[in-house]
Amino acid sequence: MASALKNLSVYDENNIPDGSDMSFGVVVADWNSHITHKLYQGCVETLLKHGVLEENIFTVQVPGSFELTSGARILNGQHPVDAVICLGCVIKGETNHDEYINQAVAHGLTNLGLTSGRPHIFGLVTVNNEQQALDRAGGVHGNKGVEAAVTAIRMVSLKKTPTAGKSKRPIGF
Ligand code: RBF
Repeated sequence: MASALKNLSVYDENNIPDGSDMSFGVVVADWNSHITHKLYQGCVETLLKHGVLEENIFTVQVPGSFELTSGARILNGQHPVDAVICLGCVIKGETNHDEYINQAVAHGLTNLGLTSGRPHIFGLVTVNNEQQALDRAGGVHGNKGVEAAVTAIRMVSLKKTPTAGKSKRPIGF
């Protein structure tokens, strides 16, 4: 498995766009808060590190991951941010609740992203047990909150600079 071999949160800091003119919403779930608060910390630290101003980060706490999409929708209505980052942790149990929640969040955030035209970042840690969650919240596999922040900055940059994704030498031409 690829993720068994490396910390996926390691990235080239010099290659990340400056976030000083960007605004972000961060929606964080309270379920498994010992994990989600670490994701949140990693996320906000990363946004600040790349120039995002503290006053341009709007945080909303929701009860559980299933509420991430509603929380994002509410936040969008109150603050027209450039992108919304959703952070949660769903741990598999004896029943299939995790599949329903994970799928609902994935579909909900895809929908919100497409209908609002603003990136909605999937920062949901979907794991089989607590150790896997700890590993991804500042442990051996990095911090998925950091990755979500980097993804959000890159996506906003893509939108602010329409030519950013164009190759100087398009393939085949
Ligand atoms: N929310 C989470 O964020 N992570 C979980 O691991 C989680 N497990 C749940 C397990 C069950 C059986 C139920 C009913 C809910 C769980 N929730 C979890 C809460 C869920 O996201 C939501 O807050 C509630 O279902 C209320 O809509």
